[in-house]
Amino acid sequence: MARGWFITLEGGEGAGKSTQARRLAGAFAAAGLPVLATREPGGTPAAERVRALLLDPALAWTPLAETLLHGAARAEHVARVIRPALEAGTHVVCDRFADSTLAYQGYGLGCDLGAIATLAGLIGLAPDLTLVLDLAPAESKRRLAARGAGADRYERLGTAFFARVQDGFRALAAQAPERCLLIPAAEDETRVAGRILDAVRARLGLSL
Ligand code: T5A
Repeated sequence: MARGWFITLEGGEGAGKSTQARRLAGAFAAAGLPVLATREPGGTPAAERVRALLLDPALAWTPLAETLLHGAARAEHVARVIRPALEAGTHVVCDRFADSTLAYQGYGLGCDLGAIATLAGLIGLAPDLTLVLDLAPAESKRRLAARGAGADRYERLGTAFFARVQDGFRALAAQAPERCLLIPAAEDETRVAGRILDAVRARLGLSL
């Protein structure tokens, strides 16, 4: 049985990752291909509990502790959900993965990038394709305000932090062009979805 493809969606707050993850998983299902849509932090009952701790605005974490919590949640998610699905031939679409730790805890909070890469190596799974939705922090802020939900711990961080995160995602995409594709996310939702489908067809050879 062929292993499934592992596709991740990355980018700053409100860039449209959840929207596009849903659409992409829908395209797989419509083509009759087995697909699992999941997210980080989270994706297992224990990792969803870690997510609640990470997003709680009433808590404060040191950058290192925060990095390790993301790593703990990811180790669970990979071992219990993502890797078994891929090995069973199911394609996995994941809303955020290890690049988020490099961008947020590394570029954003100043954690050592080499140490974060070592943690990713311990977890030991890399995506086949990463779609990085690129959106200016000011537009992210506008979208989140329009959505109107209360801000979680990350959404309360300031514009300078989100500018570093955006620069981080751009740098990561430039460092791994064979895996990553930067997608302008300010475009209309359907156009962004079209670019994503084109990338999946061209890079993974799938007929969606
Ligand atoms: N985090 C996560 C780390 O710091 N390190 C890590 O290692 C990991 C894995 C997760 C937080 O954890 C941090 C990063 C995050 O802050 P979250 O709530 O899952 O928290 O945060 P996000 O992933 O940013 O989720 P959001 O829902 O806020 O953003 P999305 O998923 O990018 O955006 P989406 O699809 O929900 O859309 C947001 C709004 O914009 C509209 C949608 O309808 C929605 O209202 N929209 C568009 N509007 C105009 N044009 C388009 N093209 C649009 N696409 C969507």
